[in-house]
Amino acid sequence: MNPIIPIVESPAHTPPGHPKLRPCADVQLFTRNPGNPLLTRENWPYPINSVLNAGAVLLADGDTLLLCRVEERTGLSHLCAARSANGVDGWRIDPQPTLPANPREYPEEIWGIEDPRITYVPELEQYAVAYTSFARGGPGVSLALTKDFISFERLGVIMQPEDKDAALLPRRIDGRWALIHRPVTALGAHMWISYSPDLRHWGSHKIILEARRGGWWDANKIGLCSPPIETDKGWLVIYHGVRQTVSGGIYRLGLALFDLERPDVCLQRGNSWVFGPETPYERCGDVNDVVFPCGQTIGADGDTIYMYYGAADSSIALATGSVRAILAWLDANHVRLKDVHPSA
Ligand code: BMA
Repeated sequence: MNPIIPIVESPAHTPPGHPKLRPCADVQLFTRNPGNPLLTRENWPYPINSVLNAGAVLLADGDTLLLCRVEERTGLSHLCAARSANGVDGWRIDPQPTLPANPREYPEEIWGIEDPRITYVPELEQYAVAYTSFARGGPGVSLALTKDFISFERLGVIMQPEDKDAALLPRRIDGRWALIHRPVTALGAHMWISYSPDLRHWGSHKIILEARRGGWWDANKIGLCSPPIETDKGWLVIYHGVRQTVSGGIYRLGLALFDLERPDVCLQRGNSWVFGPETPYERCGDVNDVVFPCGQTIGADGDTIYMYYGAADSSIALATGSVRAILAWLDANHVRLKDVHPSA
């Protein structure tokens, strides 16, 4: 579900084990689960290469469902569901692919499907899964609807290549559906928003957050991680930033806040990254130095965020934090947009 999270300013609201409000740049906003990595290829009921980048949702029965990207031993990926009562252990993994690529009917999936983001849409009483479909033209964005993560209605490609890192907002904005995504254009690899009357035809495209330049941690490219979190201060967005180095890219996470009724308007953007590859399972894998969330759930207290992330493109890990503490940090550490958007 996608609860609107009320921001309670009482320090007593900080859940045990989470950082107290200390709005300074070096505050530890996310705590890694001691059981990390939670899911690896050794857990899988059939032979695979790796499991990574999972969409996440709390089901009506209280289970956490992860829709995991599973890379087969061909190099191509499909999606597979894993369910757990506490979102940490006891995972029940579907015995076969839950959503395999279907290149016969959807040729845009000929090289597999990747990186799902799940949004529960109350108006449709369905989950919308935005995922990367990969084919000769490059990665594009496809959309599917499901009620149960057993059968899926595919809507096909909604953003042509090259585009990825997409999630649907859970409700219409001024009567239109809104999708955040990351096309690569002559302008660079920035985050955009687009609108649609019917989930099939998309327009009114607009850049909402730009990759910075030069020495910044989020120079080169950025993209949405998990679907935005609706809070009473705005849409809280965790995004990944990539800085290219001579030994490859480093994927780290940053924060931004967007206006609730104008999600194209960025209210705040954090200066420094808030989470990056540090542990051996994040630093070393099929692709080194990658943390890559595609989903989160919010705890029963309405504040604890369970952020599920792909680690080094090899496993799935969990870090928890407090939405209230994250918003307080962002408020104390944001940059003025005109400093980072030369055109603003
Ligand atoms: C991105 C996506 C992710 C991947 C990341 C790091 O472009 O392809 O699936 O985790 O690169 O390799």
